[in-house]
Amino acid sequence: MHNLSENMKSKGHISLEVPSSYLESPTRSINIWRRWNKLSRLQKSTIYLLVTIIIFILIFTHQQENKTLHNIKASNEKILPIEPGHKWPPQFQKSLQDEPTVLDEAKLSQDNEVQNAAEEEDKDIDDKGEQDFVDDGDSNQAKEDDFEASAVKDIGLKFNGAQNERQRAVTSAFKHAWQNYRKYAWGKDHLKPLSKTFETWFDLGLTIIDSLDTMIVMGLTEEFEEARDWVKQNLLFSTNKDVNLFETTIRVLGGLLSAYHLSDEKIFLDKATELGDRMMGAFDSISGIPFSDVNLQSRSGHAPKWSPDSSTSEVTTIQLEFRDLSRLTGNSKYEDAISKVSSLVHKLEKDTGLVPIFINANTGKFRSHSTITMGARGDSYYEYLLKQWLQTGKTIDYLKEDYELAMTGVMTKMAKRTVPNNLLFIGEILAGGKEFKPKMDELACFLPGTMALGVKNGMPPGHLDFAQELAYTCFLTFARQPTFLAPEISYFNTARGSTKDFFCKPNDSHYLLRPETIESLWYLYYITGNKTYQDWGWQIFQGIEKYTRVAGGYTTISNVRNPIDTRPKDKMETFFLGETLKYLYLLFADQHEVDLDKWLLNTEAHFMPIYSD
Ligand code: DMJ
Repeated sequence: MHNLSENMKSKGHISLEVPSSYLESPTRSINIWRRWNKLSRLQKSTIYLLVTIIIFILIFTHQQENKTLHNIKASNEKILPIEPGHKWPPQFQKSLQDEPTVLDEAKLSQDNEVQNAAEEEDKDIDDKGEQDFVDDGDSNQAKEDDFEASAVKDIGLKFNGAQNERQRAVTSAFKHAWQNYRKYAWGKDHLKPLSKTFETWFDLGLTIIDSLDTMIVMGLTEEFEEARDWVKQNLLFSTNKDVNLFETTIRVLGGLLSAYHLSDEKIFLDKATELGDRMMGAFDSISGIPFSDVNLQSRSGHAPKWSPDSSTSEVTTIQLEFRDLSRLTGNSKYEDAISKVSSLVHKLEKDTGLVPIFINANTGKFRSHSTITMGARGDSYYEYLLKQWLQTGKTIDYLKEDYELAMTGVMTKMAKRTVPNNLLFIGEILAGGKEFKPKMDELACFLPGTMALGVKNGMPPGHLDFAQELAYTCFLTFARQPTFLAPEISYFNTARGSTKDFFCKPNDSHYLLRPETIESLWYLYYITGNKTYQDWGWQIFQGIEKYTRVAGGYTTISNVRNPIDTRPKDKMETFFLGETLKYLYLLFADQHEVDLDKWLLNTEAHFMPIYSD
């Protein structure tokens, strides 16, 4: 046996070497005790200290591993079984059991190929006589500088033009879309990029208006000025046409107001005011809940042809825009009308803050037993609770309270986990709460972004963990398709023994160039600083480039499940330019150009200022 004090003397430190005879002895517990008593006070203290440090490290590691679980549990005791040792944030792991993806190892060289091809195609268009859109690096720089000086207010928004390769690639995509729209559908609502013609919906030049502020963000001066001139000379609201109140508000009213804020050009406010006035007839119902449709010429509102009811998300997703109009014009009538709607909906009975998706304009009541969802017709009700609270300087308490309660409802009643990989998803509640459907729309993927914005503004930190997990699932709905594009609807497996976390049905496997997942990636990147979100966005962008880009623009596709049979639908949605490309561009920023303490983005990604009350 070694003598410890000798050992200390000879080596200058304490040895805790254990002799083999000691381990073999039957009386080793007595020996341990004897040896312990023989130790000096210094030796004992050192051993105490070492043991304490080891225990502390073990406790700390354990706490870190379970942080996510604890945070989520704080607001969601009932349902979120998380595997022990669950790590956050996740990287995109190939080890998850599922089909391989085509783009999960995208390399920069491939990215460059896509970008070069994009630039080539843009050049083709220019060569075919589109002289005023020639992409000449130097002159463009000059244009961007001019623009910065003349059109952008430096009040928490400062757009410097593309700063890196990724932002340049997105700008190039925008220009490709825009040039083709300009060439084949100018002044019309939608471009049909395959047949190289157009489609009319409300006949309001929707693509132009939805794109105005994106051009400001990207520093595309000439394009913006031409669009502004079109608004000045050609945008008329007097045609005898029924429009959807919600869609016209978020895209046209929101687009015009945002363009006004960013450019200071009065024409946008004048047009917004005229449009606001023409839409006011939609609120002439017995209850004050607006009808879904309004005729811009007669100014009268009515229910849609297919239903007696309005959609809940639609009547509650017009408030940011109408309030902004009141604040800008000094006329309170717009804000009075939409505040009344919010207040009426606030007073209706709800299950843990969750709302059914239909509401009647005359009775002012929800259609009982209608679906509760974070997808179509439910989604932006929740988004606008938070954003209205922020828009009014956090002064309207019931908006905050309703939002918080609703998020508790989401986390306790709508969130579940998949088998085999324990992914978080949000399903739907049917039949007045009796049924749960494990179905999530791509539309529901706005929620992680909204929850992250909430946490930035004081909502419970557990919401951020929840948001990050959900965003990961949303990302996987893209990443696990061979096109790297998400289907419109995914179904999730929760049964023991399932081998796939989710799947999509043939009729739901279309991708409409939607922005929601990318929008959430931007908020999460903005709020956490985690660049993984940028990389995920870049991978999605490669899918968009590869499978939706055609010579005549970008097209929605019918089938994300087969790269050689995507079945293009021949339509370029306006939100592709208004939201999807804008969020991608913002996501790839090296430094954020939007101050989220001063600005909100409406549900169509148009800028609205935050007021102090
Ligand atoms: C957009 O018009 C808006 O984001 C809306 O809130 C939901 N649907 C589309 C985009 O998918």
